[in-house]
Amino acid sequence: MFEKILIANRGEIALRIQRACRELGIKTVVVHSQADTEAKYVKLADESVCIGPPPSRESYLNIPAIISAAEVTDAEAIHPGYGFLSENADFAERVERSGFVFIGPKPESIRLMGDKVSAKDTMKKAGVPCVPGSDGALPEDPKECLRIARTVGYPVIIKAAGGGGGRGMRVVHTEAALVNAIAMTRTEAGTAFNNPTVYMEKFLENPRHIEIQVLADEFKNAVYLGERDCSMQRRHQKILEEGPAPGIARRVIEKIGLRCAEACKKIGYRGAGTFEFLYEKGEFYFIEMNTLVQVEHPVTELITGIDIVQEQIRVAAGERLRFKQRDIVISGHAIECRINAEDPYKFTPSPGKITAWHPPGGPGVRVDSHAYSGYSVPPHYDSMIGKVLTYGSTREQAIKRMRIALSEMAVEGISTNLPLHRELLADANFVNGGTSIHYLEHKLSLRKA
Ligand code: MV4
Repeated sequence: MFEKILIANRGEIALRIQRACRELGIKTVVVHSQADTEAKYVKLADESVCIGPPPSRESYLNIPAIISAAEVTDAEAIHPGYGFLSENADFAERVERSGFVFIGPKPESIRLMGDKVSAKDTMKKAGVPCVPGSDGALPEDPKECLRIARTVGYPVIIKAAGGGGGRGMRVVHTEAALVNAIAMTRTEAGTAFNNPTVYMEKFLENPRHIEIQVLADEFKNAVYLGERDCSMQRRHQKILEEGPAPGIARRVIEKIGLRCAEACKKIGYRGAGTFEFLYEKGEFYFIEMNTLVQVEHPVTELITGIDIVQEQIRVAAGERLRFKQRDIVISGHAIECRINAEDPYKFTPSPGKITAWHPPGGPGVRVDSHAYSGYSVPPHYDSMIGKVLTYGSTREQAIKRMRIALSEMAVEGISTNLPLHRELLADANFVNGGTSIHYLEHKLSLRKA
């Protein structure tokens, strides 16, 4: 096992990784920007290194500064957390070339999944069901594109191979609009991702967003850890996640989960990963794979009892997975509410000093946050300041516990989205379960009116 790990991230996930390291008996180095010097989780680490000024580009995205910090502190491995450099194959490669272990998949896997055309092609060949569409990249010839769209059937969606997470997409409803839409998506993709490659899919009008968590070691052992329903989102930002996904039969999940685990074995995947699916009318359609530990990983930890961050570290250190698929038991239900420092009605960021911080507690409550009374939320980064999770033996119990947790919680000095979460937990459609990716935006449009 490693003796010392460098954490190349900030906020709640930097603290989460520290906790995993501590339980494994590993020393921690946290790198931070000038904006995070005074944060308690920085002081809590065994060592800390300031790597630059507040803007991410000059600190959390500064590859040479992070690698130098690992060198001067004698760290053996680097954990990228989520966001920032976590899905940057060049970073993973430079970490390994400098003699450190990257706690994540091999650079080739990150690269393969980063290109959404090669990701889809790989998964299709591995038996994972995908959204019907162009087989691979769209050709240059407009006539050929028109022919493909006719076969797929309108509406279609044009997506950039270099995109993902909602960037670089365009929905096309009619044949008349197709050729121009492809040209525009290509141009934007060339500028934004330095890759003009685009592909086409049938546009699913009202799907749910269901994702499968996987874990794999470098000896081609892989398991799936059930699913999460991440449909409750606004502008591609998830707000509330839960698992298991309400109303989906276990045998359907099992079938798709096994396909995901098999695909991991086939491509030699290592580490934690997430297969993103759209789910509509009882069918799963793969769209993307995320090669990192996600914000919502604690939902899966609560229903499986597995510490995903510790397992990530173990497999990165070359250990074998300690469980087989039959050892994985999903039990109970978990819900996660992301707490953001933002206006609950206008969604504008609300950085500043937290003057009072009262987190909830009690049976079945987990709070992952680096915040405290007196902490200043810097204006330079993501507005998420923590996550409140509840667990129950049933979804009903998890909902009840979340309502209580949200009623106990108080944050003063800044605005948060707590009022939005309280509204959602009282929403009859949420309580019923199984709302689509469009539900929250629809609900918010009614709230304004
Ligand atoms: C789609 C889709 C409908 N049909 N693909 C957006 C994020 C990216 N991961 C894929 N996205 C979508 N792809 C087809 N063929 C609708 C979306 C989509 C979406 C997906 C997941 C979660 C939220 C979303 C919000 C808007 C659109």
